[in-house]
Amino acid sequence: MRGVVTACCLSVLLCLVAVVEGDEDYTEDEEMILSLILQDDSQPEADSGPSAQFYRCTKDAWRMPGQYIVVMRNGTHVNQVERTARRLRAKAAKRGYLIEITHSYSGVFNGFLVKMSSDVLHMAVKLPHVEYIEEDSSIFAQSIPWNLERITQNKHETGKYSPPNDGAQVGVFLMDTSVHLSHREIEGKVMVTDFNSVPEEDGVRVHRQASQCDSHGTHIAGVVSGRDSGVAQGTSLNSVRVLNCQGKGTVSGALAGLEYIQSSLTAQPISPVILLLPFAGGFSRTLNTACRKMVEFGAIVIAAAGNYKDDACLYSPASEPEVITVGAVNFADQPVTTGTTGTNVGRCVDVFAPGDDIISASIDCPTCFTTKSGTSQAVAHVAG
Ligand SMILES: [Ca+2]
Repeated sequence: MRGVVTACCLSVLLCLVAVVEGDEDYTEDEEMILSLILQDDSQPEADSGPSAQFYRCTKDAWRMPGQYIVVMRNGTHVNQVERTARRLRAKAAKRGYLIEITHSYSGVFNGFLVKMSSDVLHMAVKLPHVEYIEEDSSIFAQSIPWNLERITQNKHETGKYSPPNDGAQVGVFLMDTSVHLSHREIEGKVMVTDFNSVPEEDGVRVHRQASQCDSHGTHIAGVVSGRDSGVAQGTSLNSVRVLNCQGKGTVSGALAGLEYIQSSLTAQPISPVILLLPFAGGFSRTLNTACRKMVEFGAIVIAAAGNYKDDACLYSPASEPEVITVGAVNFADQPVTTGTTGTNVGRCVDVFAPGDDIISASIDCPTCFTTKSGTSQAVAHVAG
């Protein structure tokens, strides 16, 4: 029987070799597939067995087919995660597919990130201990218009902001673009962590000017703890880069960032601690779950509602109930609007910032967002 199975596998393999003939690398792949087949001592999964759920982003343009987050059931041991990944690799190899495990998660959940053909998915969902699989997707900085705005400092000219304290005891993790450290507003206040997980910039003519790459994160950092414009001027920030120079990131990268923050906090506890997530993507079960885990872990998680003039419940992390989801003011007096963007609304938005409340000259979303997060910092400090 085993001989028959092996013969079948080899014929599949030969087909594959035939397909890739001409590619000089094929012998290496061939050897790898062969050794993977030999390593697989698992029984075939019964086709009638239960399958794990598969989820993907409802916004087609934000989907990232070919990259999948495999989430293991609660309590799955790290060894079982590794075994599952090996098993998937072997099963894929039997069908002539090579997969690549690009990240292992063991903080906010157990699982792994895998690059593979969607043809392998039906096998992956059958693997033991897999709770669900989510296709990776994009997340985006939520400012209007984030790339047109330069760093502005006069946000509080008319609104007098007098916080009950300067937030000195509060630790803030900012998951954003990189940050311009020498900007006067935030000089010496931002610690850049060594975490960096961003996708390649789109297009071939991207100029990676530092000012552009830093624009979003610097602005947010300035509004949080800037010398003049900050709402909590004693707060120090830790910057965790999950958005690229175009303000774009991935769910998988944000998950890794949350995991990084959790392990930093485990090594060096800070309380209270606030996580600022000024980005949004389509609804993501993994991202919501990870944010909820961070709240259970003791963090206050604050996220942008999203700027899609839509129901915030359709976006993540905005839709996670445990997250403090912040909607923006309306942009009626905005000098620059595209007409299609505007704050998300609905029951998933916890806090709304009316435009003339604290900030009179609001020009973009991070301002209202960080103003509210500043309020939350004060609340967090009182609570602490
Ligand atoms: Ca909430």
